[in-house]
Amino acid sequence: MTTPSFRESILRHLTYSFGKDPDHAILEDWRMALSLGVRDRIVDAWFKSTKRTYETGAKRVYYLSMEYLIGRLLEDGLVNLELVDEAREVLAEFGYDYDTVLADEPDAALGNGGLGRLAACFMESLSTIGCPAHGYGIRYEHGLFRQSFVDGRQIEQPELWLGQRHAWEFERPEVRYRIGFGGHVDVRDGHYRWHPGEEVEAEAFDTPTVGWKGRWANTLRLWSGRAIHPFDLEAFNHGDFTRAAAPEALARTISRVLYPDDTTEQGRELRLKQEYFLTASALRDILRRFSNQFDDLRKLPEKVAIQLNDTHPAIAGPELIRILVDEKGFDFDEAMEIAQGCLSYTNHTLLPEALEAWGEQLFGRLLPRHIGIIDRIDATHAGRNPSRTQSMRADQSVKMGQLSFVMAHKVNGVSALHTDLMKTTVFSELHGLHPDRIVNQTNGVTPRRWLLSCNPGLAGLITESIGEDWVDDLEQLSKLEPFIDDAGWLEHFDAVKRDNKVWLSNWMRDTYGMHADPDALFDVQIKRIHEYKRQHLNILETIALWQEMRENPNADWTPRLKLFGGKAAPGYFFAKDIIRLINDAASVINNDPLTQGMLRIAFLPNYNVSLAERMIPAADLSEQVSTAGKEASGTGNMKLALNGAPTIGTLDGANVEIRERVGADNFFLFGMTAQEVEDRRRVEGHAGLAIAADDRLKGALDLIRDGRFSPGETDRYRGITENLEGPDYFLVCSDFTDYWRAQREVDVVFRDDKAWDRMAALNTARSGWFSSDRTIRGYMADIWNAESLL
Ligand code: GLG
Repeated sequence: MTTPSFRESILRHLTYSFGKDPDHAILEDWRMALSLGVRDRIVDAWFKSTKRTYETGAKRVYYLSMEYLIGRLLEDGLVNLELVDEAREVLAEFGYDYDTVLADEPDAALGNGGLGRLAACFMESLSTIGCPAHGYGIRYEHGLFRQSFVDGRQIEQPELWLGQRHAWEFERPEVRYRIGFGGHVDVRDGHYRWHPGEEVEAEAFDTPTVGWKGRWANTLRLWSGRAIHPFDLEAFNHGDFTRAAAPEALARTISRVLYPDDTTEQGRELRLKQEYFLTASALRDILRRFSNQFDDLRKLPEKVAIQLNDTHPAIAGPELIRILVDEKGFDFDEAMEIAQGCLSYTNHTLLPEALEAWGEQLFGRLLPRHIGIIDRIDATHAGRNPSRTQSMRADQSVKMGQLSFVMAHKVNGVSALHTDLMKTTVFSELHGLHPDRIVNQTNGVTPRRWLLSCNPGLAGLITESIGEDWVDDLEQLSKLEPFIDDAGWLEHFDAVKRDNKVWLSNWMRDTYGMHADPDALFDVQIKRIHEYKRQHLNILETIALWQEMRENPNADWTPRLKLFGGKAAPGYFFAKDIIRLINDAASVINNDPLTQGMLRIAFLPNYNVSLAERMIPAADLSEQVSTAGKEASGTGNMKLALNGAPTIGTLDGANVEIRERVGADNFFLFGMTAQEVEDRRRVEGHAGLAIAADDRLKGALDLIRDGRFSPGETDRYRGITENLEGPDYFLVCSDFTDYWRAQREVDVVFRDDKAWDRMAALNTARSGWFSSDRTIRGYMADIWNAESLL
C-alpha cells in the first residue's frame, strides 16, 4: 500500500522543487523528485543520529580515503528505507518503469576498484551498525574514465557524473578551510612556523549515507578545491582573460580528476597535493568538531579514531603533529603519542610498485614543514628501537608505508593470507619491533546492495525461506542449508538464477547487440585488468578450449559464455593488449560456425558498479585466478559466491577463506600456492618448461603468435607472447595445465543440474561471514575501540 505521505512527498517535489506537473515531467524530473522524497527521510534519520552522537559524547570514527566507488544511490536509499514497492507503485501510476528511472541516475565512480568500493561498503555498514562515523574524500569532478572499444581497443573518455543532476549532496559553503602548499618554514626559539607559498580553499559537500531500515545515517564529506581569490579583476581589466581566470582554474585542478590507477602514481605532484588537500581538510574538520565538544586535546585518542585507507592519507600523522606542536604548543613526543593513539592504517596491497614513496625533493618543496617532522618521527622511532635498520627516509625518499606503520597504533591487512604475508615481507622488520600492531580484518561486502537490491529474486527466496533477519545478520544464511536438500526449493533457486541470466542476456542484446544463450554456463571475470589478475590465463584457456572443440565438434561440450568486464589503466599498455586480445579472440571465435552454440566470448564495455550489479546475479562461475600472493583480498569474489556462483580460483587473498567456508567440494581449486610461486620463479626457464609440457598451451600461444586473431598483423601480440614465453613473472604458463584441469571439472559438474545447483546454493548459504557488517564490527572492536549507538 502506498502511504500517502511518500507519494505526496514525491509529487510535492515534482511541483515545488522542479516546477513540473506530472503531465510535463520528464524522466529526470521523476528520478529527481523520487530521490528528494527518499532524501527527506534520510535527512530525518541523519539529524537523529547526529543529535544522539553529540548527546552521548561517543567516540567518532573517521575514514580517510582517496576513493569512494559509490555507484548509484537511489536504490540504496529505497531499499534501506523499505520504500521500493511504494516507489514502483507511484511511478507505475504515472506510466514510468521503476528500473528505467533508477538507471537514469549517474553512476558515481570516484574510485578505481576494490579499495574504493570497500570504502563505499564500509560507509553503508557503519550506518547499518550505528557507529558514529564520517567518511572523508575528494569530490572529483571527473571520476574513473568511461571505457569504450574501437576495433577491440580500449578508448578512454572523460567521465562526467556531475553533468546530470543528482540529489544526494548538500553543498556547505560555510565549511571551508585554507590549505597551503610550498613556501618556507621559520624557526624562532625552537618554534616552527610554516608560511605556505600557495593556498587553496577546500569546500565541503555532504552526502548522508543511510543504513538498513533507516535506523542510522552518517556523513560522507567530500572536499572540492576553490580559489581563495577566484578572479583576478586587474588582469581582466587589462584584457588578459586567461590570467584573470587562472587562480580558479588552478585551485579546481586539485579536485578535477581521480587518478585512474591505484597501483602506480601519475602526475606525481598533483597527486601528492590531492593527498594533502584531503588529509589536511579532514583533520581541520575533525579538530573543529572535537573542540566544539571537548576541551582537552590530550583526550583526542579517546574520542577520535582515524582510519587511513591505504597510505594515500598517510600525511595525517605528520600533519596532526604539526598542528599539535606548532599551533597548540604541545611538545613533540606527546604530540606523536596522541597522533598514534588516533591513527590506524589499512594496507591493501603488497605490490612493490604500489607502495608509495615520494622523492624528497618534491615532498620537501610541497610540504617543507612536514618533511622535517617526518625526519623527527623517524629519529624518535630509531632512538626507541636501536636494532632498526630500515628508515622511512632512505634513498632520498619518503616511504609512506613505513611512516603509516610507525604512526599507527594498529595496522591491518585485508585477508588472513595477506596479513600473514605483510608480517613476513614488506613489514617484517617493523612487525618484529611491534609484534602486536598488525591485525587482520578480512574484507566484506554490504548485503543490502550486493544481494538484497541487486538480486531481488534470490533475496525473495531467502526471505521466504528463513525470514528477513539475514539482511543485517548475514550469517543467518546458514539456515538455508536444510532447504538445499529439498528438490523443490533447489529448483526454485535454479529458476532464480535462470531468470537473472535471461535478464542479462536480453539486456546485452538490447544494449550492445550481443548474443548470449541463457543455457550456457556464464563464466564471469570482472575486475581491473592487471597481469597479476591474469585475464590472459583465462583467454588462453578459452582459445585452447576452442581448438579442442574444433577438433571434436561432435563431443558433448558444456556450452560456455566467457564474460569479461574491467578497465585497464590508460598507461598500462600490457593490460590494454590483454583487452584487445580478448576482443579479437571474441570476433574470431564468436563467428566460427563450427563452435556456434558451444563457446562465446563477451567483453562488456565500461565495467562499473551498476554493471556489476547486473552481471553478478547472473554469474554461474566466478573467476578468481590471480597469481597466489598477489591479490590482497578481493571483494568481487565474495559478491559472486554470495550470489551463488562457485569460484574457480587459486589460494590467494580471501579466496582461501571463501574456500574454507563454502567447503573444498564447492570450490574449484587450482594452481600454485604463494610459497610454490616463490619457488617456481627460481626455476630457470619455468615458462618454457610449462609450454613444452602442455600441447594445448603451446597451441594457443602459437595461434596468437601466428596472427590468428590479428589477421595481417602477426606482431600485434608479440608483447604478450614474448612475455609469457620469457619471464612470465605472473606464472601464467606454469598454472595453465592445472587451470585447464579445473575448468574441465567445472564442465562435468555443470552438466549435472542438481549437483551444480547444490554447489551454487551452498556458496550462498555459507558466504554469510563475508558481510562488511562483520568486518566493521571487527574494526570497531580490535582497532577503533568504538561502539554502536543503536
Ligand atoms: C586492493 C586490492 C584488493 C582488495 C581491495 C580492498 O588489490 O585485493 O580487495 O584493495 O581491500 N587496490 C585494491 O583494490
